[in-house]
Amino acid sequence: QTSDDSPDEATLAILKPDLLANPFTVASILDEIHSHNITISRRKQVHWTWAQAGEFYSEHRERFFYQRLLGYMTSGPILALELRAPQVIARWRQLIGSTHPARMRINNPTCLRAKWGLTDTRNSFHGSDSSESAAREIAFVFSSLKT
Ligand code: RTP
Ligand code: MG
Repeated sequence: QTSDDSPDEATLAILKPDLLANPFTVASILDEIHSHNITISRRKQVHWTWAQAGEFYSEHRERFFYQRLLGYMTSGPILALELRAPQVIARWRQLIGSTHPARMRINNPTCLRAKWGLTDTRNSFHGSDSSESAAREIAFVFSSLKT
């Protein structure tokens, strides 16, 4: 919101591989981000190796969906975006909606995962869940040593 005068914060957004298959989809999502007065301060398209995806999602190592998550995230390039705006960590997570696209189509049909998400794992978007995660994830993606 333009009326929010709290300082900008940064978050990491990821457009996952299914979205990158269609450049028109990517363009429309970037337009939607800008329409919410969120600045894209850095962007990087990368095709993660299994090891890179594994490190990014290492907190989920023991979960049943970990292998298929890495399979999905390494299936093609992703577009990582550093977003800047007041309260952008929470605002971006609100814009994408929660993890499960099928539930979002019922409960929050205007969110991005309701519009574009495919399945619980192939849910098309990532958003950092805290300022600590945002700092770690932004460094992971944009540090030239890592990619
Ligand atoms: P949150 O942190 O609020 O739970 O949301 P998230 O979308 O980041 O989901 P998270 O639980 O952190 O999981 C990370 C990614 O793993 C995939 N996933 N698949 N039941 C499943 O098949 C499942 N659950 C999670 C999604 O790609 C999710 O974004
Ligand atoms: Mg998460």
